[in-house]
Amino acid sequence: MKQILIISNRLPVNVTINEGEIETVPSVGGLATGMSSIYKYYSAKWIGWPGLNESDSKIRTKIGKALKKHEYIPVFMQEELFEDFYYGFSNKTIWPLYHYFTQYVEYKKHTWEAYKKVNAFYADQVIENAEEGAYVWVHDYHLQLLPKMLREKRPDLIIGFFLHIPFPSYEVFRILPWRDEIIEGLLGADLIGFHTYDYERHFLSAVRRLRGYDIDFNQVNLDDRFVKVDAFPMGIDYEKFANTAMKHQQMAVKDRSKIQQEIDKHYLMAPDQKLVLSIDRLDYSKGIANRLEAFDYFLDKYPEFKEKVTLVMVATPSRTAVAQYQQMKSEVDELVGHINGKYASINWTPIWYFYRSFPFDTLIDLYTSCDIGLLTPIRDGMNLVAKEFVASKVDQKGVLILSEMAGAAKEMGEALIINPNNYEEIADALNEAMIMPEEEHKEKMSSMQNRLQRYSVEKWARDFVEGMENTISLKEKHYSKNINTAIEKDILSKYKNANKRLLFLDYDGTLVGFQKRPEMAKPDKELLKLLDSLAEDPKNELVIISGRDRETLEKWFKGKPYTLITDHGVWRKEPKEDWQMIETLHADWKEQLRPALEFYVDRTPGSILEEKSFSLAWHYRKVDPELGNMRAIELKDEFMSLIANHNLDILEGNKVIEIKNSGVNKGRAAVAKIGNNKYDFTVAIGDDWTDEYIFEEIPDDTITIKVGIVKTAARFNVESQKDVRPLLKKLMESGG
Ligand code: ADQ
Repeated sequence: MKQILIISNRLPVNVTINEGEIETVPSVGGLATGMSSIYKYYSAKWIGWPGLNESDSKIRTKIGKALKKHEYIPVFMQEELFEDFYYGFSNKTIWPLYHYFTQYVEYKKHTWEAYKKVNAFYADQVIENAEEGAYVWVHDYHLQLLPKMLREKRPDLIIGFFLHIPFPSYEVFRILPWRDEIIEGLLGADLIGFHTYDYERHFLSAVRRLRGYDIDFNQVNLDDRFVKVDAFPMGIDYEKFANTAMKHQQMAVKDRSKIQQEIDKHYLMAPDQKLVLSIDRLDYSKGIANRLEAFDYFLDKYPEFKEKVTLVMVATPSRTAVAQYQQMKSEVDELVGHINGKYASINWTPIWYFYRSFPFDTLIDLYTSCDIGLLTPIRDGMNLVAKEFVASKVDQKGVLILSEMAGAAKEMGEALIINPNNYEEIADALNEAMIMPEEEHKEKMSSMQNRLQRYSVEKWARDFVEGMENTISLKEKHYSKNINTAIEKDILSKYKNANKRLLFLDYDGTLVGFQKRPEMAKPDKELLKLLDSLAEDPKNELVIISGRDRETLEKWFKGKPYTLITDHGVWRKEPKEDWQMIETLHADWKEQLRPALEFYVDRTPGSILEEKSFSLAWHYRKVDPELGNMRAIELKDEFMSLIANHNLDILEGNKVIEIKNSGVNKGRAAVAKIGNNKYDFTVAIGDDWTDEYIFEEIPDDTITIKVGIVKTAARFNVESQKDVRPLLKKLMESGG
């Protein structure tokens, strides 16, 4: 069985020390249930904080031993460090920022340092426990640096990361001073999961804008590997909620819980009254105050419901050490007091407010007994309470009102979806829910239930792990052509044994890295020396084959003993000879198209127009990446119709779109260069889309090498531009 390590800030267990004896009781949260569904296929271990910061090393060891029987590995921290990491950076910086509460965000260097340190602690624990090639699934915002830390030390691991909270839009995320480190930290993973496609989109946009990496659908292409990004909406343990709800409804009255008996009594006295339920952690992101204000507004707007409706509001104490949470508690207390004071009668209290945690069975009683679920978060990654409420409605009687700002709203379109800041809308939704015919309840509930039953938390967990598995086969596919030691040895030996060799080398992105402006990519001394020594070998013919114009290459390689092919194959110059035009072309079309391209330059800051003898190239490397990609699509679209019937082509290169005569390409030029000559070793190396023409058209026995791990017609890949020169050097040296 393959090993999987689950890493989260908190272990799913409660540890208590009773007169030196350690007691461990696993807590059965959603995540733990999800994980248990993959235990069948993997040998699993869970690494996390055990809920206490024991400083006595003997007791720590004892706790470790007690947890071992559940395959849990505790991470202990010093109290102060934990404060800065958990209450500090995690909950005073990341949590408010990712939930768009920018006014609450603290930027403290020492809490950031603690965050890094704790992530490194976790990394140590994982490395100590992970077998070769193990799967590691990291959870949530506390551990965003962990993937990169693991990747650096253990590239053999398959790393997944799932974020349980929203990923904010780029405009909000960019505020963070440590944004680059966080993005790079996350990109250490092979797979990154979010609850919704929106969060995925936000993340990809931040990656593109902040780090400039290329993104291909939902794949981030790094220099030497790629990262998959996807949406995995987390579900719940549907059967558990539905079955317990069913059991409770069939229970004899005397066996029912105290709270259920109270509610039963209440319904007996006021049979036409409806209960509205809200359950959340007491957190500013959950929109508790606006819910209360909206409830107040509802009673004002629809006075006919006075004495007919009660809001049952459960708020679980949370992060009570953080100032904003304490303030919020007072605000909520006050609002509840105010509303109850304003409307209450002898027989009616508008709000029943519980500030505490409840056991699972009590939650079920609340879910089944209340008629309307009212969940109004200002921002919420998913909101599982909404799903639990629906799953528990076994009689399909009940209405859910849900904020559009919760991830769950994306899947629960049948709910009454509201904007949590719009009291009018909430009041109207409450009215609608109060008078909705039961037929409609059933209809809405049953479609939501079907979906929740299918995409349960078990399925979610299996899907994510499957996603991690898939990255392996994808990697294998990509890397199968990668030049490893054996392939390299074979190429070198073929080179050594050949007497007449031909080398086609693309320039930009192959021999030199990309620069912000094309004219800055001049050959350096090291490169010239390398090319000279290759060309000096009498058995070699060296060809630089490029999309660049002949003036530039002429200037850079004047008098050199190599062949130059420029403008994608329009011109060729043999050593010591004059330039020859290999294709007869016309260029009068340039006059007509230039103004349209100049218009794109004007509207797209950072883009430039390069004019070559027989083509026009619009470069957008320096443009804001999203704008650049969007304009490139627009441009292609527009020019597609402009060039029709003109015998022209649109060539898409690396951050450049070029319009040129059709039929001209590097492939034709390479074939023309070979002509009737017999070479016993031909190699072609290139990184660009335009080099694919060479790979496709050149004779099959050519050693074609694509720079970058992407799909290609070439026979082999090297990971990046950095690998090209060392390979050429080895060729040169093996030539004798
Ligand atoms: P939370 O912010 O904690 O989770 P939520 O998804 O609603 O929010 O989960 C709360 C859980 O706690 C539910 O399973 C609920 O049953 C339980 N619970 C709430 N009040 C309780 C009480 N008084 N007593 C006992 N149990 C109670 C974060 C993100 C969410 C995301 C989840 C999962 O903020 O957006 O949905 O992670 O990814």
